[in-house]
Amino acid sequence: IFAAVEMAPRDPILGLNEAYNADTRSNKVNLGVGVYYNDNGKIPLLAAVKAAEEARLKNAPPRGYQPIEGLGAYNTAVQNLLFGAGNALAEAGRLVTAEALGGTGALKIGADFLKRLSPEATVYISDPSWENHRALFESAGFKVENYPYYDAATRGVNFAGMKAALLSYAPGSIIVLHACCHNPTGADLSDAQWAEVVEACRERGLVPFLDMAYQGFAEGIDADAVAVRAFAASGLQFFISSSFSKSFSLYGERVGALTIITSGKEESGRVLSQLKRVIRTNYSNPPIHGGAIVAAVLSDAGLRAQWEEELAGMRDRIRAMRTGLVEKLKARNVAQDFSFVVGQRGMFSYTGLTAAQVDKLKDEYGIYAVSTGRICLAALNNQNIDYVADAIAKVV
Ligand code: PLP
Ligand code: TYF
Repeated sequence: IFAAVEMAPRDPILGLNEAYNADTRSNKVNLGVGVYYNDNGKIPLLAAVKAAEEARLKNAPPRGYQPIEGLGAYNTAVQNLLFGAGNALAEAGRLVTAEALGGTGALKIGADFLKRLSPEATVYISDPSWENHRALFESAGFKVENYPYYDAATRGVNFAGMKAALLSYAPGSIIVLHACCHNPTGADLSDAQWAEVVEACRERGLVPFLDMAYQGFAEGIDADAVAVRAFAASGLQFFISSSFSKSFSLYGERVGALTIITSGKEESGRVLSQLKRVIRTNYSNPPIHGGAIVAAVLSDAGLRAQWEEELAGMRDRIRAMRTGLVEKLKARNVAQDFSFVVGQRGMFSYTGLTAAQVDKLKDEYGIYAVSTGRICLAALNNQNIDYVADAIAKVV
């Protein structure tokens, strides 16, 4: 059966973890995968999460099947984070939300659902994008192309190129947009540019699919939802995949959601019925634990305040690492200007390090980064930042 099975390439990012884990150097640093580590280099278990878990354990709830679309209280909490509590879309019955297996699972059920609706549509992702965007939509059977996004010369967004491209696509094309904290570049659109993207999607009849994996990592819950809320205000129909992997530090629990914005209550009923069909044939219904914990935190005023504080702590620590790295490189008389790193948003920076420099960091210093020059700032801490700055100063 398996004689003709070929070796598949490793995931370019998750594959780095394997190499890092196999490295025996004690001073090794993993700047590859997008995971938030605290200043002790550990993945935190948030205090709000711990409190909710302890309360849940004490109650010892039974483990029946969940509804196909997951926990109702969780789905409502997701909608409130995306659009604000008491939002008009929920009032109007325009929201369909299904709990999903992380942001990845949300993209997957969204892609499968879209494939049934518009099998001939082309999917456009940013150039560059999170690698799994292409793989996910291709595996759902779509043709996937890039729209212009990053401008290496300005280290910002080539917005004119992006907008012109959007306006040239066939109506019904699916446009995957990073709602905030663009992965891998850290370069986001301004509020005014988002308004133009909304108008371009309306004018051209495009299908927007917003991917929001880092809400709260740039400015805060509401500020980071500016793109989502601009689309919400437009009256258009669109898709959102969202994730609590980062914002709740619940990576392995696989907690995310797909939200579909329809034109009204009756349509929502039909859309949900078809989405449930997609879910049923993928995994039947989502696991209980992660969603129950997130719902418990978000529906308790005290725990929610505690979570927001912890989220702000993660955000501030990443910012401090950005500033710290730039200062330390300057102090080491690095001629190359790295000041742009401070202005990038979210966990990542496209540093401009070449593939050869990234290789050298790995081979000579045990510092792992993505070959594109992407580093995860959230893996820096006060123990390793000088070592990393020394190494980058040597390789550039
Ligand atoms: N979308 C983007 C842009 C991401 O960076 C990630 C990272 O993990 C995901 C989706 C997937 O989220 P999850 O880990 O919750 O599946
Ligand atoms: O970009 C990252 O590093 C995160 C984590 O297949 C990730 O989004 C990377 C690759 C992947 C799944 C998650």
